[in-house]
Amino acid sequence: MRYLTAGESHGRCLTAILEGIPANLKLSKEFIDKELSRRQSGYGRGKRMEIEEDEVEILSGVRWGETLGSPITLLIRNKDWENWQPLMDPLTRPEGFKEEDKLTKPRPGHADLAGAIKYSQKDFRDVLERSSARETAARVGVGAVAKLLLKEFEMEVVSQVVEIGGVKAHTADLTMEKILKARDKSKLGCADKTAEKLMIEEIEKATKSGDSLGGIFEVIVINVPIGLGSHVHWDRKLDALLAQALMSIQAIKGVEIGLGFESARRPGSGVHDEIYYESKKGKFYRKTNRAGGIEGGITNGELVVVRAAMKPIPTLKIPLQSVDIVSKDTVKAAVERSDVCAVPAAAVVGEAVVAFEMAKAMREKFGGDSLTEMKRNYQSYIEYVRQI
Ligand code: EPS
Repeated sequence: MRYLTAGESHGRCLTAILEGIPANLKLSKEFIDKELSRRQSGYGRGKRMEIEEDEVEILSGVRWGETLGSPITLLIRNKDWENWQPLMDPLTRPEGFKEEDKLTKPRPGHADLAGAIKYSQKDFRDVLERSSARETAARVGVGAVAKLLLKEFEMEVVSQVVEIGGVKAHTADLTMEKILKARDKSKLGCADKTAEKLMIEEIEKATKSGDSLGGIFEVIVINVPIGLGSHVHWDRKLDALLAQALMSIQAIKGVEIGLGFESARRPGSGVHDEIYYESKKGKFYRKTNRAGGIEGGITNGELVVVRAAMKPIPTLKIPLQSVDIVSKDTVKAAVERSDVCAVPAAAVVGEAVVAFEMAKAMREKFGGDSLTEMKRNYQSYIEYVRQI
């Protein structure tokens, strides 16, 4: 299973081609659109989200609402393209476009400078249009299809925002049901109401002072079978694949699986999850889940729990010091329209990339050209695990 995305932030559209989904999976446009709209929400987003109303068009790989096993093409139009058409035209430089109109003041923290030097560009727009987090809309589309496949196996991928601007949420004593209920009512995807209030205050402060804020989100996968991923080779370890997927989201600077960095500070007895056996259900289980559901690169049947840290968005209304790439003068960095805080959106993107990796791991383990064949293989494995 693999996918590609294409498209610039202010180009005509974003596209994704997803290959490896089995035939006969029911695809719901409503579900994909709902996921796209979840990504657009969250307190702290900028004006762009008032322009866009992301909606998927399914161009291939699906007939009468069911997948064919062939590559699936998803298209999301950029409404803002109308306003950017001459500047972002694929073929013709707009008349009257002058050298001074080029973006030459790189934003610290963005791909602007390194990208322009690497690709021999003198206009940062040639870099930022693709490095922009607008691209994540396409990944959320792909993730939504992956989620629909996982649902067939009663697996679910959810998330919660656990920290913004240094304010931590406390949800350890809540059940998953309560977390999701509270999260859905929250403007920040955060299940701790008290923390949410303080986070909003921090976002308001940052907005006023022309700054931006980062944070941490957690992605949880529910009802994971034992045995996804593998210990036998470095590039088959599921924790490594999840870390790469999360790290590839724009502005992510850190990933933790389970206890993560905290496990380096504790003795072994405070880190490893003791093993128990429930004879009635024929099931091995743990009373703790500090491993985040993965041991030796393989799922152990507990919830998969991963966290990602997002840095503050690099576009600051009161810009940082920079150097003009043409004149080499000391300048203030360029100011583009942007978000003050996009952690709630990143959490939705996190769900999507995790859903893709989990679906890929399921495809690798259970194969099958059709959903029926994949389910047959899954059932026979589950039966085998029960009988151990
Ligand atoms: C985004 C669209 C972008 C930004 C943001 C995310 O739209 P525009 O640049 O037109 O305002 O709001 O991207 C960035 C933070 C960035 O640095 O590029 C989106 O669809 O999520």
